[in-house]
Amino acid sequence: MTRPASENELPQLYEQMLLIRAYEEKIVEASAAGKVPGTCTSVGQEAAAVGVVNALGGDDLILTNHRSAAHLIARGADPGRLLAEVMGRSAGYCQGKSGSLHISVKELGVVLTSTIVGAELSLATGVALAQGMLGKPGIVVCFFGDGAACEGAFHESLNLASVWNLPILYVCENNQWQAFVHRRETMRRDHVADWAVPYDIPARTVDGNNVEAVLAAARAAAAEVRASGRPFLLETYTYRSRGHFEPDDQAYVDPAERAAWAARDPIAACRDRLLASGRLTASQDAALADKVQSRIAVALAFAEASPYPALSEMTTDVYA
Ligand SMILES: Cc1ncc(C[n+]2csc(CCOP(=O)(O)OP(=O)(O)O)c2C)c(N)n1
Repeated sequence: MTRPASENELPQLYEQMLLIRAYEEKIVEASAAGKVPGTCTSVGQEAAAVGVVNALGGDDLILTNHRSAAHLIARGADPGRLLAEVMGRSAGYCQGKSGSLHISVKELGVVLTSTIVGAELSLATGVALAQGMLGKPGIVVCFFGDGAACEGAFHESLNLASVWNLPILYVCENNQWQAFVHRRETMRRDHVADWAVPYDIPARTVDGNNVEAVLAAARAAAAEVRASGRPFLLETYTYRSRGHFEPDDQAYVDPAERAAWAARDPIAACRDRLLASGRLTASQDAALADKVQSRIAVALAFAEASPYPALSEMTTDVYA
């Protein structure tokens, strides 16, 4: 059974997207002020993250990549503990030892963030194998980029997951860019979903800037994985609106391309739909904006007040 986004779900998805955007914009601002180290944001990709994560169940496990903040926040992570982690403070989810690029949150089922591009694919495939061997109920969801899909790890993982019937939802966030290289330079086709065909894996591409469309597609895909016990590849077609990392002036990007995608911003589009259908008023929207801004201000204050880990803990919880 799959359900489309219901009437009262959309405002909640919208608020999550606003919170993610506010969180990442705060990191950009704080990093420009020298308070926070620069990191990779997923500004412009909020609908892709929120739509998929909201389609999951509590037992499902997530493995993600270097643009993981949106996945974590949509899964319910506390922005204060996330910011503390990015700032290397002991109140962070990994006691400040992972930063943004390796964060995991066991209690939310977020197994890991991989900054080794493509590593999340082979590790997620292994986690799905373990889930089956241990008789665990949840499916595994793996977020990766179009750049990762150009690596051998993608093809090996899909092949093995198909041959071994592993319950895994691969989610390719095709955001058009692979660091400073456009995907046109590394792929003959526009869609990573096409690459699932030879592995006998069902696949679909969805408009990654439409949160309701992503939610519905992810619900259908997750239901198929649960019913079949087999992999599925969902491609969310979206855009990385900011640079590869912070700071990055994006001088290598055609301004017309940026403008075209800015006109399809997922949050603005969702807001327009909510306002047009009467599910949100302009004053409610302003109140929501204030709410998320004050949540992020509290989060930053919390993170800044947290101490760095003690020197004596330097090697605890660190495996490599
Ligand atoms: C194995 C490996 N090669 C190269 C890098 C450097 N690197 C970090 S992110 C990135 C681009 C990845 O592109 P994509 O998978 O499309 O993800 P996106 O950054 O677009 O979200 C590269 C090349 C790395 N971290 N790991």
